[in-house]
Amino acid sequence: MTPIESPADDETTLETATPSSVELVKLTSRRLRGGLQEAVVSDAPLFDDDDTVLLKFHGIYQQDDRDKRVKRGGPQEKVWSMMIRLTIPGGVLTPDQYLTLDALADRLGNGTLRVTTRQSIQFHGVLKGNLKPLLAEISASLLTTIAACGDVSRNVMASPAPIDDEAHRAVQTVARGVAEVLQPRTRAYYEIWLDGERVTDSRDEEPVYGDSYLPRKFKVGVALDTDNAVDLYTYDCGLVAITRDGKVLGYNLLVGGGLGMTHNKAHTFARLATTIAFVEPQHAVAIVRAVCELYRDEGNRSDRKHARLKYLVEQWGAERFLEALRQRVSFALHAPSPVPDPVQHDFIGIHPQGDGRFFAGVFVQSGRVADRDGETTRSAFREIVATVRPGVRLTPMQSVLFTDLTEADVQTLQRILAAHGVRGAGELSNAVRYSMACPAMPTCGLALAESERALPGVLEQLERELARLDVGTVPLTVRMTGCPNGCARPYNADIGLVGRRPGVYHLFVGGGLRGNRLADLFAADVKVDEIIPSLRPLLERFASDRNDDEGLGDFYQRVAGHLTPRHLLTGSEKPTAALFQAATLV
Ligand code: SRM
Ligand code: SF4
Repeated sequence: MTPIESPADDETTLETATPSSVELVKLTSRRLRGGLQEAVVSDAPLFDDDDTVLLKFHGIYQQDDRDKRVKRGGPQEKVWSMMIRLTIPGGVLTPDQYLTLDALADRLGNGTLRVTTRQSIQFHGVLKGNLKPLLAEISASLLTTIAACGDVSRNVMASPAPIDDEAHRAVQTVARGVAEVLQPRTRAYYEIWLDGERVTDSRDEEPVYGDSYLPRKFKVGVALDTDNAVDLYTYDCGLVAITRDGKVLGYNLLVGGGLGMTHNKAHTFARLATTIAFVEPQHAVAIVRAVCELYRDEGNRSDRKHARLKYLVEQWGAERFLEALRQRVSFALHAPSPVPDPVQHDFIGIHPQGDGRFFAGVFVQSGRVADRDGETTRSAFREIVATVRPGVRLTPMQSVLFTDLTEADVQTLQRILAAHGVRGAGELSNAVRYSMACPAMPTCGLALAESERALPGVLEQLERELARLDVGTVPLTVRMTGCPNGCARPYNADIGLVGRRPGVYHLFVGGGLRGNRLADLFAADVKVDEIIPSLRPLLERFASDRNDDEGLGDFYQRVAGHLTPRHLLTGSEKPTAALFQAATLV
């Protein structure tokens, strides 16, 4: 090799590179046990570094409350607690399960439930000593937290719409099938949290994961060709049910999506998944397993910032990836079925299920099911579930569906929501309705700026601006995160706000409600008070020049998109806001 040749893309280099320290922790953990059994019952207020790595595989994060950090001359003093995340394939809960989680939030958490962007629930503020009782009660309600975090397949998502046809039932069934096949088999979870018998023999095999689990997290979603509620293009692996008359003909396979990136590190970037094949319905679960195992064997285990499947797909290209996949399966991988990209439904409001019953989608701001002055959402949901006993489904937009309702149930539900000040579809502006924010401060250790607590203020200003310009009825996705990891999926929204430092955000524009486009960096390092003024020239042009049915992201792409490079998330590019002040744009 000459001195100017870069070895960066040579996979033999990856194979011989030193594994990251996390690899050693996994490898020597005896299938995710480490020192957890002893640490859980010890008086120590905290878990040590290696055990915090393993805790994640059990669905637990050690966090400190960043509002309570104190510096009195010496090292910073911190107040520690735990975040616990469940795995809920397809986001489906029974009424009893919901009521159990609701009760646990008061008894062992911080009094809130948080619906996540991946159809799950998180508890925050759980004390170390309360972990075992919490996990025991979760388990007793036939739920689990295993594999909610860590280097494994995460919660498997599926369209939450409870529509009574074969296709909608099929995507939920496939999601459960994938979750079952990719769930870790280690008995460690039962031993540590549920006082199960200690295992020393081969009953503890990990057929999919082996000793080292995956190089990094692996995310799967299942959509329909009529409904991309799961925001499919952002995942490592996705399936789109190709349907005809409510029946599933097969699934398109997507690989290599992922949003997380690091500011100013050009080798990290957001990427949307590539559609590479079509499989028959009976092979849907097997193909996801094959993708996962290919990732297990070929993913980068030395640089955790470059370890997601998207980097392998980007490095290999779709053709080579597909060929490698073909080597691993005994069934045919056909050319993808050409279908238009489906939109992301939020399902807010009342909808027929197709079986004579209804479901009601209720918006939850940033997924935080809490009681606040004037809007007691948590009490409302508890009363609805206890009174009507509906099915409960969590949506990928952090909201909740109550299912299997009769007409009388719908009226009861609406009465309860109104009594608790919970906004219905008619009371939500579009800016609010499609918005999402990650938790960020005070619980997230990676937050650079506020998100969940800052978004309502920004949305209020945006609502006013859109109403003034008479475009308030246009659907619009606004998503905010406290750092570039992208937990509320800002990079494919109409407007994405990404924390840089306290009170300062990068502003992205150009995604949209189909989720099939990455946004461009529109304005860099914008102070929170300057967000709306920065957007104003674009919004004004949008109001005066938009085509019918054109969303903000679509308009932006038509007017400015062709002027900018497509891959604009690395920090070295020029923001595009100035283009909207230039008179030259048509
Ligand atoms: Fe996330 C890390 C919260 C969806 C990309 N994410 C974190 C942690 C655990 C912070 C940490 O590592 O210390 C956050 C916990 C904060 C807290 O206090 O609760 C956190 N992520 C969330 C949730 C709760 C946000 C929400 O508002 O709902 C979502 C939980 C989903 C779930 O139920 O499993 C959540 N995270 C996402 C998504 C969106 C998605 O998957 O649809 C992404 C972008 C997609 C992707 O994976 O690329 C995302 N989270 C990340 C990353 C960047 C990963 C990467 O490979 O680049 C991190 C950092 C990391 O893993 O090192 C991260
Ligand atoms: Fe934390 Fe960043 Fe994820 Fe927000 S986007 S929850 S700040 S890791």
